[in-house]
Amino acid sequence: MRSLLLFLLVAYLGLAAAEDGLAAWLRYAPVPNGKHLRENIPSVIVSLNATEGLPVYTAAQELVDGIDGLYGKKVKIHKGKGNKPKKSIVVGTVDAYTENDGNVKGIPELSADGYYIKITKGNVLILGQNERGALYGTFQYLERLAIGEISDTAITSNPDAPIRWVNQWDNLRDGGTHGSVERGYGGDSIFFWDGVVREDLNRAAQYARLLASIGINAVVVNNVNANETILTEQNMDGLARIADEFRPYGVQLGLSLNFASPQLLGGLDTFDPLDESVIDWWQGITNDLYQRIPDMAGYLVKANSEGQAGPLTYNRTLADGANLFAHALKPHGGIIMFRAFVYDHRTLDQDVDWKADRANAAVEFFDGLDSDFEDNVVIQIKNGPIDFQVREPVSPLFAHLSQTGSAVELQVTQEYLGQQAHVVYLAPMWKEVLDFDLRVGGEDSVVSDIVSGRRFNNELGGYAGVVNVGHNTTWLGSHLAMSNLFAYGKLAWDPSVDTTEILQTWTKLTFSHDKKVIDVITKISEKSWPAYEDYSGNLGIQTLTDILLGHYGPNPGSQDGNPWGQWTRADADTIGMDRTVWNGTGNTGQYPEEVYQVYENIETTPDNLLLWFHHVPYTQVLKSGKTVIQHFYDAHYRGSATAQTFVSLWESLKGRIDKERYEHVLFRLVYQAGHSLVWRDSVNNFYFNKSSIPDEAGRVGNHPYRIEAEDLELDGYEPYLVSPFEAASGSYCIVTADNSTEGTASTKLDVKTGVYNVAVNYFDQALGNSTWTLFLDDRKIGEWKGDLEYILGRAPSPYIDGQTAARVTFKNVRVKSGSTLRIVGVPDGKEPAPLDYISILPEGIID
Ligand code: GCW
Repeated sequence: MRSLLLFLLVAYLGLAAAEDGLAAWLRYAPVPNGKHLRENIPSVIVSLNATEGLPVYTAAQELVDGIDGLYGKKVKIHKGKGNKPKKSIVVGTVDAYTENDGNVKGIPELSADGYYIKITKGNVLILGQNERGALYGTFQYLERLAIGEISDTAITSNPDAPIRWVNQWDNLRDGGTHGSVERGYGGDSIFFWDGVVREDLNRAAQYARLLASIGINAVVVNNVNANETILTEQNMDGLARIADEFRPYGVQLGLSLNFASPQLLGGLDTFDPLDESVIDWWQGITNDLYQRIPDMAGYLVKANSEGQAGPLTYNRTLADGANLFAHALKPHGGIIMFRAFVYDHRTLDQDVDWKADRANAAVEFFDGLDSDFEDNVVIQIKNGPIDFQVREPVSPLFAHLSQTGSAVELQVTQEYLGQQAHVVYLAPMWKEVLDFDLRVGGEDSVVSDIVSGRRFNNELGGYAGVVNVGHNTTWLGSHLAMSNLFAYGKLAWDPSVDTTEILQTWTKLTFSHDKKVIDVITKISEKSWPAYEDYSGNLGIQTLTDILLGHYGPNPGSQDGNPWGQWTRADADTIGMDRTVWNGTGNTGQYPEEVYQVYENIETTPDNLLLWFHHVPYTQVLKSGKTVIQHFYDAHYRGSATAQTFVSLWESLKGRIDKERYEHVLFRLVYQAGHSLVWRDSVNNFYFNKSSIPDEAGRVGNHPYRIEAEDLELDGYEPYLVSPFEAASGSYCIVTADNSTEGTASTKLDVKTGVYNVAVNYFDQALGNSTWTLFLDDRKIGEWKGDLEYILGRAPSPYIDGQTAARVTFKNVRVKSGSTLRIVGVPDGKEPAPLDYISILPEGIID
């Protein structure tokens, strides 16, 4: 009986068997009540002029699988002309429909990739302007079915912009032999292995399917820090195989190029973009590629940036560089996406130059070039002037290009935003960027209208999302992070869509129609960006993460004095970048007049960008009435407290989500809750130490429930001064005296007898898998292993710092007054079982 009930419950909730994330939002899990509704769905599909391997063919297959999965209905594909069944789903291009004597009356004008869906009394018509559009319409129809929407309707949908690409930062090899992904947290490359294209490209096809379902039309498959060996004969053949996997889904292949390839691979003695031999070389390569991949999308080039070669080496302009590829691509109809992420980190020195500012670089480098680019060049601009920080103003470069198309580069992979080990729903942040009005020439100049081409009448423009999926079944390393990929595609198609609506559709498709599941995932996701901003860096100060190593975990001190130009200019009394024209780097002057006025003046600059544009004392009073420093303290307490609630919210879904994904997400949320406290304490201690201004609420540096590991009785363990100091509570942790002998740390507890949550903070370096065991008297409370480097996917680190700091909590532990607490740490490899502190927490207290 119980198993029958369970079966019914599982059937009701629409849970499929292996929920490892691979199917993402295309699970086609049974729709609640689907069996009763399926009568309304036709049982025959007519696909017009379908050719195997092309999108209309795929569309028909997708309909068969989708309707079977969602509604348990077997539909057939009707072959041949004539005797068209009455109730059917007709799918194809508008042209094919016309040729097949379809009634085109009332069918609206569609733009490239657009589609029209009409559902009347059980008849379904899905038409695309092209094959790709027909497939997009099909996915949209299936999405409606998947959320249980079967009513009659007519939908016309055209993409807002022609370019809706994703970028993968996949390496062919990385030092070792395999294909890693730069800033990728979901495993190895799905495309490359050991310097060449993988034999098994099944995942490439699955990726294309996911992307097509959200309207993405091209993938740049290799890292913008490009290796010239991508252009060997063998790899060009391999790329053609990837393109073959993409083609059924209407996804085109794009390629990142190393600007110096003519020299590095071609054996020329130059890569000067105006040199005839270089021009010929690129034309030859481009022809070779198009011979193999006639529908190749084009190129992506990162030039003169972070060590990458470029035209400036030869005193040529960036336009000369971009046009080199534009000319080679033009006969084939290809596009060159030329990155605006150009800056010279070697010339940035904050100590000697108050006016030095990396945020100025893009506008300066592209100054005066707007009319020089060929019409198949698109400038790909990161959303903000620096680099995907938790909050940045919109890049001023969007306001400087009117004759050249531009695309906004958004980062789906959470490089600075928690590396998928912290949940951060990014769509609301992107939405703010896309909705921002730059007021060029005093006129409406919303970013989404600039990149769509509408504002300046550009034919080309759009979106580039840095995604960096990997070989893990979760794609991005975290199930919840996939809402970002879904939302990226949806916004690139239509930036006016509401981000909560996107999220809730995604949740229904990915997890369940259960209202509680939708509510909880909505709550967590919507609070996630504000919470992360609160505990990782606020008031526009950037993400105070480690800037020199993994870009993960707190390290506010690394934000100054680095050569990368990501600075906060924090000293004992003041903080923030003065980017004003009157006294600073002049960056505000790169914005059009109305926006400039807002940012130039401290009174009109919004609090959340204050420290981006102004250098102020810690005692500066914000619009909220708080001082800057008190805002820091409060925000870090608030944000990390919010992160704690994600755990209990998620736990309320137990039994409502399949066990596999429930546990996977829970593990990460528990980790995030612990790591958010590391963030809170590191950042607060750092600025308390710097400013000497105490927290009005008396929390910072005051931890009554904590027992520092270095204060315990140690046997085989010894104190270790952590660097940076603020990464450890009290600046010290303990480590085992050598790498082979266990250490013990113990103390007699001075707490009232009662039930507590016992939290232990430790460091999990990527140097081994130490184990720790916690005892109360002789009772073992629990044990854990330092193996997060295999589980989390975030950048592994060998150091004892804010990146590796972690927390484990044992809940509801009965503790007797006078008991002896003992932790035994067993080192492993070179990891000396580091321990920071233990908190004995009464219910409701987090510290
Ligand atoms: O943010 C930086 C990243 C680099 C990246 C670079 C870029 C691919 O840390 O990993 O290089 O931006 O966008 O080119």
